[in-house]
Amino acid sequence: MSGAVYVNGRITSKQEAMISVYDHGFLYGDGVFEGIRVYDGRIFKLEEHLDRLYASARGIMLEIPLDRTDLRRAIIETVRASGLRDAYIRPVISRGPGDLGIDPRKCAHPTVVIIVDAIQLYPREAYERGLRMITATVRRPSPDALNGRVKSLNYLNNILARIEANQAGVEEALMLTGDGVVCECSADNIFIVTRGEVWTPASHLSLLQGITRDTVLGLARDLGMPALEKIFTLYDVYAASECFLTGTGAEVAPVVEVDGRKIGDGRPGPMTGRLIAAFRDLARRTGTPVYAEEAPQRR
Ligand code: PXG
Repeated sequence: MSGAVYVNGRITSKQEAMISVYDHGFLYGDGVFEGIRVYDGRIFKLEEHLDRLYASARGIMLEIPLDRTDLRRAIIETVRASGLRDAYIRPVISRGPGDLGIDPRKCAHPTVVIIVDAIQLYPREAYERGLRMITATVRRPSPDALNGRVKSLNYLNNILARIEANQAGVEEALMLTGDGVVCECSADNIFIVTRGEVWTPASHLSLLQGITRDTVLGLARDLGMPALEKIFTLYDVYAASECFLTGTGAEVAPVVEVDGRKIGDGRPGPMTGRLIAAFRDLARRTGTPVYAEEAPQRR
């Protein structure tokens, strides 16, 4: 079987998994989600992803109907049912089925879905030659709207930015705040290297506080690189010596061109290279084992 899906307590194949069209996750994007990787049978940063999922749910006053222990167990069991050793896990908690109005009081039972499937990655050569990126015209919503730190089912701003990247024929789109400050990309956080320092936008800017971002800030410090959360503009990106993206899907991915301008010498930078290696090493060494109690011959 390739992939498995948990829906409200039952694990099925991906073809059989179904929810109601009255689910407010579908009708209104009323819900939260996570994206988690499994590397060689171990779930990377599971506790950090659970922390963020419960925090996102609190941010929209959605009560996840499973406690942390039960949700953790459901995630591990769904990965095990998939039989996959390298996978992507997508927990989704929605307000659940209600009526056609937006009122969440009509939704008595939140829906809990956990999808485990193979992951789509940037091609290998993208890491060797580096990614190209444009700045999207669509801005990040202000933090006094739905805060970007909530990983919610409302991704339309990000999707509009991604459409701009597609139309420009590049891999990612950089998004600014309403004030024109560099914020994050459509599905990744951004970092720059400037005068030997590693900078990433500060998390109060209504950006998703990526788990890969936090991991890379820690790895940079471990490697003796000054790593700072800053407020900076597009000029700093254009003038940077290196640029890279972080995300569960992308891991650490070099960027060599932004808005048609070469970054540094137009090739993936040396500090980025060290961080890519350190991240891959960590991902392969750590994580919550899924198949621990199984006999080794079951792969
Ligand atoms: N910003 C946004 C808006 C995101 O959606 C990140 C930053 C990086 O966060 P993490 O915690 O993953 O380091 C994300 C994460 C996909 C996909 O299928 C998208 C994400 C994660 C995994 C897969 O495009 N977004």
